[in-house]
Amino acid sequence: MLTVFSEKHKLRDAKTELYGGQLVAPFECPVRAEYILEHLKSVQLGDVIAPDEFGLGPITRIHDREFLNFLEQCWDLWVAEGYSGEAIPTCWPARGMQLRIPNHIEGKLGYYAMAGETAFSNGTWEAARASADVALSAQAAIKNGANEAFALCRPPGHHAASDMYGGYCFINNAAVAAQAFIDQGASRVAILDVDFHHGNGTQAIFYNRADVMFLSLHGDPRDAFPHFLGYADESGAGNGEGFNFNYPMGPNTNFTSWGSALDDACKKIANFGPDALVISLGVDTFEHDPISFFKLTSDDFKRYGATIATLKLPTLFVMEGGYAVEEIGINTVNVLQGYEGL
Ligand code: 5XA
Ligand code: ZN
Repeated sequence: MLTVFSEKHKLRDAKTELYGGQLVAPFECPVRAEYILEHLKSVQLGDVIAPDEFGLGPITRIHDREFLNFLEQCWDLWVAEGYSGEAIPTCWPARGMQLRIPNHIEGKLGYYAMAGETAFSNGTWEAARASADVALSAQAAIKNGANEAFALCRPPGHHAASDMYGGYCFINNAAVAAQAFIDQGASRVAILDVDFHHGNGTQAIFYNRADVMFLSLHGDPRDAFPHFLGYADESGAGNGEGFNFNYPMGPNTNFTSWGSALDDACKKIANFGPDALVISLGVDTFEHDPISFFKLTSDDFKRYGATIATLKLPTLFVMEGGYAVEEIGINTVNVLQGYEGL
């Protein structure tokens, strides 16, 4: 399987994350991508190539232009205020308040952030742009005839909505790639999100659309981030009614239950008959993930890769979360090898 990878991921190297009332070293850190790359090379999964540059065009098909301007300017505006730490939002447009975009960076951060853990640091915009290029290059490989490809994206993307960042995400790589399939002639695309966390950004982006089906297996929002989206009764709206499927699951969910949800999701994808499948691939469903509560084993990742392959669809894997860094390589590559029947 072809992998697309950019060295520019290293530019996303925040020093702080707001976690448990403290500023800690971020869980979403550069070594994650390095370990995945190292492992897929060690098993000779296939060629690894650098991405092409696609510019902002395909990204603006998904994201609001003002939001992208904010991401581009965020660090400079923060530094210009004389702040010495990393940029973290501290106030939000909560219930009953105005949804107007403030001038001050403190207000802009609150307006555009969907969560406060994600510190904006120098280089974040460049890394996020490169991450989208990785997804678009892997998508292009499939468009040009490959049956499958792996976009080793970092930073991840599935919490980013049209005009919101957070949950370690800035540009929604999976959504940008799915839209590229549509713009290049696909009639229908399915996005299956197997990260532990609900892909609230992806859901919101396609919620009113019938051409992109979204299915997500995740920690129940009553117990897990992002807490305010991801319930089973969110089924789409308008033209998109019936094209959104959520499978929230509780603490200690193991492969027996998780695999049943996956089987159900796969049936829905098969009935939908998409031209391409995008997998938001997070491996934070692993039993030893430090911030999640599912109980999948390393072998389970290989099993579900094989299940996804039974759909026999052109398949783009887009890297999302996973924070058990010692095992992130084996767990990620197990999915890809399971898909390949290895
Ligand atoms: O998939 N999303 C993540 O792994 C990020 C979760 C952030 C929790 N504060
Ligand atoms: Zn996650």
